Amino acid sequence: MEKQNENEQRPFLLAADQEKDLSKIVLGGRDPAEDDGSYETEYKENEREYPDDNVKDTTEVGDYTPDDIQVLEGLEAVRKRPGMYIGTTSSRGLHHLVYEIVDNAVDEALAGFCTEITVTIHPGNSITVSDNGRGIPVGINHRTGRNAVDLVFTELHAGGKFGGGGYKVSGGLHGVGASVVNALSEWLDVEIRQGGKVYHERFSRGKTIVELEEIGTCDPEDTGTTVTFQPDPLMFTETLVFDYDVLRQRMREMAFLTRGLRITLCDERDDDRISPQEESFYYEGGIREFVTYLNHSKTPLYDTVMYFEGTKNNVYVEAAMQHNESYTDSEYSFVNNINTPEGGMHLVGFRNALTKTFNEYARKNKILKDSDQNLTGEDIREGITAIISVKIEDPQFEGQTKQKLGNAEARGATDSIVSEQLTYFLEQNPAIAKKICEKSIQSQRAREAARKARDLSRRKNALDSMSLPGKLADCSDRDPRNCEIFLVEGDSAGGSAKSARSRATQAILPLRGKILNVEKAREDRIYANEEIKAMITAFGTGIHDDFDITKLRYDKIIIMTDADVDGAHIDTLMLTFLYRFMPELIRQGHVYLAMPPLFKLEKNKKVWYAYSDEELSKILDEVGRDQNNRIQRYKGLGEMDPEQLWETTMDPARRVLKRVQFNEEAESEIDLTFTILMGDKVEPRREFIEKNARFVKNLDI
Ligand code: TSJ
Repeated sequence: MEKQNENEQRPFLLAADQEKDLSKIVLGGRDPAEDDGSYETEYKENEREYPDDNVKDTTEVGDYTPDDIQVLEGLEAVRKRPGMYIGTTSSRGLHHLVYEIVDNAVDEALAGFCTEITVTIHPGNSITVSDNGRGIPVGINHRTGRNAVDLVFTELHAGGKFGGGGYKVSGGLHGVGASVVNALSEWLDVEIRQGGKVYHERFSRGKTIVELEEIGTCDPEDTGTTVTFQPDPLMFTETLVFDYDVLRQRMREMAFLTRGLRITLCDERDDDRISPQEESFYYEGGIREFVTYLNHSKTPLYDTVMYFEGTKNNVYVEAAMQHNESYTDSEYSFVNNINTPEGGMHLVGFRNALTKTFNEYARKNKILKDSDQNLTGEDIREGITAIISVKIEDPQFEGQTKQKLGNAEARGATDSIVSEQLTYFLEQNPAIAKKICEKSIQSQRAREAARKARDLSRRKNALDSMSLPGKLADCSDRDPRNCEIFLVEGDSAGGSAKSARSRATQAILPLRGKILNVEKAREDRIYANEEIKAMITAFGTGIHDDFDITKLRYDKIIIMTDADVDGAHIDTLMLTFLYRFMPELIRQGHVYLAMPPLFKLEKNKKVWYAYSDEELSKILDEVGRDQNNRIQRYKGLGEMDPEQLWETTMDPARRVLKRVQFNEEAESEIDLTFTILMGDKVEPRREFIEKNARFVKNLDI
């Protein structure tokens, strides 16, 4: 059950785009060819083009309400403004169609009637989702006088709102139901097995084209729903190709979050790149196993994964946690199986419970003396891996990106369930309680030391205004939008870069040797590190909670290292630092990798540079392979003179840069990858590297 994507070269990255061509870099296993660029293609109301020319938009931009949408006939509204319903019609929106259908089947599992879901990607990129639940009711609905299947597929938001007391929880930010998928599908077939009979209905672009009818018989024991759909090329104009790895990530997450449910993902496509494959996700332990999985490459502080569960104020709460020996915390929160990267009330409740309970325990057992300060939440969460999953009837999503749970009742419920059960657990497991308290106290001390160091450096800063690091060769232009900084491996390459650069806009910061691995060091050591201090002051933004993007002194932060094993390692260290301390820099696209060439080819007084073996071979095809060719293989930046360095790697007009991006859909995977690559356990790292064969030549173990 590991990645199969062979395209990855540097697994610490998610997706990338370049100033020039070049293959993209990926992490979290996305196929770079299908990168959706979802940042650029997020739904923007006034930019939507309407593929259906007969559906003209007459509403003034920005002044319609959901009520107006109802005025439009049925699913036409969805086809007219798909972005309103699924956020974007990029690759991300395409994949969202699958989640939408799977959510319906997962609801059936949560209601207790379904144990297996199968998702199949067919050749041609149609999708089948099948479950072994009760089957969507085929009879006439008493209240509406209509057929329930039609309701589900042709009425907006009709999903699950009819009939008996099924526990309906799906419906987060884009929990819009099967009708939206139907509207955005060129065709959709639904087959229902119920009471020994098989029923079928077919739709096209939201309209019934074959009415619901009985088409055969089956074993009465065999019940369930099967939906097959073909996303509409008129709606998804960017890409129609499903990314196996994106789907498997989400299916695995769903399986973790729904204990005892088996989700099988099957890829039947058979082209050159993607071979047929099938994987099955089943976790008896649910989120407990999720925590074990996330901690797989770390060293746990104790063996048990704590698990808390209960219902209060109509909120069902589940939490699982285990500390590891690292210093970073990984908390993932979910509402109705939807990730909430910005947290919200459930996370606040969980953290409150932890802080309160551990302080009470430590006082009561004299681990903290009366004169000692309370442990902070951060201290207690040092090295924690936790999943918080709540299910709630009417989730309210807040925040800029609507990824934060707003329901206040979720805070109280999570707080009281976790507090109560954690108190009991600590009393029953004093050895574990002691270990966590001791780690927290160590963290408290380190934090105190770090604060002193920070205060000291702040005061120093206040004295000599900016106090930029001595090694920094800054640029003269004062408008950050024009400026870029090169972080250069080694003093000698740093020297070449300094003489090569364009002084007005390019700053150079040479970094000596390997920078500190922030995954393995505590805060106080991190702040004492010269390389890290230099970067923080040079960027100007501050870190963590103090981070302020408006203070960024350079538009581009360019990591420039040798194209070899050590260089790749330094890239990883640097990105780990940025990811942990100022992830917003990466998120907003300010971080780049410089791509020095691997080869120089000279022939008849002409010069070519090649950035890969393939490129060299292409150039040789063109110029001819004979003895006039002089090929030089660059082993490092140091082998280039300043002029060559400028021409090949630094000149904005000629260089190649890779932009570093996140795959936000797979947040927990990013964390895992950093941990695997930078953590202290060798086994998982070796495993990871073996699974990512292309990377082996790029990394030292
Ligand atoms: F999205 C969807 F609607 F197309 C869809 C629904 C897709 C898939 C793969 C499965 C389902 C689905 C719906 N599976 N199971 C159900 N269950 C019901 O719709 C259902 C069945 C019985 C009763 C009842 O009260 O007897 C209630 C419900 C909601």
